[in-house]
Amino acid sequence: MTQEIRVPEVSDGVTKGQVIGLSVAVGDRVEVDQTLLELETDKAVVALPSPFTGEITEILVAAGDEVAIGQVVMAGVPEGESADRAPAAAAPEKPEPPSATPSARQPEPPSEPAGRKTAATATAAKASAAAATADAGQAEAHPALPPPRTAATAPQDVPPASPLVRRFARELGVDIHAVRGSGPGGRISEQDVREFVKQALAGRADAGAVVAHASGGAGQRPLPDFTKWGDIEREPLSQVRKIIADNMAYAWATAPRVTQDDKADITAVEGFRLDFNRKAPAADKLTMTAILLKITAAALRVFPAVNSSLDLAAGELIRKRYVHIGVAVDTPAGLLVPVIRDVDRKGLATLARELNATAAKTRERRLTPADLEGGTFTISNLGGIGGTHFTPIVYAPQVAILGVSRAEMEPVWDGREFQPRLRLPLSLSYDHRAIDGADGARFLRWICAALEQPLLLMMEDEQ
Ligand code: CAO
Repeated sequence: MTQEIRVPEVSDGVTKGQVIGLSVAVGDRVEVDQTLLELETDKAVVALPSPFTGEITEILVAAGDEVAIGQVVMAGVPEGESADRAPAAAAPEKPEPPSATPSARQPEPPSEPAGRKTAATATAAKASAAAATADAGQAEAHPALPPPRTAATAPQDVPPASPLVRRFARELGVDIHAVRGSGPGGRISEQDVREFVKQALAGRADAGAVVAHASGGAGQRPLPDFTKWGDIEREPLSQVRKIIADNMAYAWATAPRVTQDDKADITAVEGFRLDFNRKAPAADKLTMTAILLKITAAALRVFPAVNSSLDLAAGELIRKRYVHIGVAVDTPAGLLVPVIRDVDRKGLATLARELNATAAKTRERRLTPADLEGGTFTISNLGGIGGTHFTPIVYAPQVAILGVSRAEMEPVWDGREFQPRLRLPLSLSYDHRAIDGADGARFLRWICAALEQPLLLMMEDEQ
């Protein structure tokens, strides 16, 4: 029996994503859990696994399409079963307007048997998608289905515009919700978006709605025509880059930030690290970041205000009783911050192994959205690359982040003579609304002291 393949729930709050690549073609034989396509969501790239072993008989989306959670993206026939319908394209049923039959496209409850998802459902859904695209004047466009009406994409949240028009608006940095459509039922056309931009630039519309998305809501002035001064090339921003821009602009605009610098003498710790690594297999390699994870987690238990979030609406500081630390990882796609959980409860060897595995997983883009969630503090180590100092941006709604620069041998005066010591520059940025300067300095000094005298870690009582 033909089975529809839908985009599964990937994480809380994620309602849609963009198809970045198909891994199979119609007619391919697939194994259960084999990746069928890759989807870039607000939080990560996720692979859509095959729910069965069998054959793919239909593909309803193409690279670049935006798809919603629960949307049917493929169909196939599990091994040992036979197809129960003609291909959807060959059997169009009378299309219904997208708004008239939302239930036809809604994800079915998980309790329903797979067999209930009939060919007719897929065909009707596909036909109504064709109607939607034809309505927008794109009958030749790929047959992607419109998003299902989930709670997060309720009718009032979905602007009456085709995916192409929405993408066009996004590329111009226009908030589509601010555009008034001139078509039937207020449908927004590309021309409406152009008109909106013209008016915004002429000061007649809400210019703040232009570039609101691309700049994290902070607004951006119109750009000059750079071609006046030479050749340029334009490259579309990846989803990861847009999210980074959004998060950074939000944090920069909302958290009054202070950065406090200090240096730790890590000569002894580095000696231990090198000794350990001589015997350790590559997967267990102990790095400075792993050591910092361990020490920072202990510091966060001693200074719980640094392991908190501000809830200004409620007038409260939320202290977290768990210590989950995000580690900034440099990847070809951009900065990603996977979270290592319960760092305060793990030994150094476990943390080293977990960090190495997580960094590899991040660079190979095998993270799930859940891997990026729930961090209470962040460490950003640029020391492997270089630098003497930097001012990291707090990763809101966290209230602090530790920036690590490159450890260098320095001459240190011991009262009688200069000694060569390995010193690690540390920069703590914090949200000054939540943390006072003196507490920030104490927290950072505590970390430096523990790096210099790791036995200090054993002096604190378990909280
Ligand atoms: N000072 C001197 N050397 C350092 C160092 C430091 N602060 N940090 C790492 N190194 C060295 C390591 O010792 C290692 O050398 P060996 O191979 O001789 O042991 C080398 O640099 C490479 O380390 P690594 O990167 O493999 O391992 P790590 O655990 O220290 O770091 C990770 C892991 C994921 C943090 C790092 O690879 C990374 O991606 N850093 C970039 C983070 C980033 O982009 N931050 C900016 C965010 S914006 O605020």
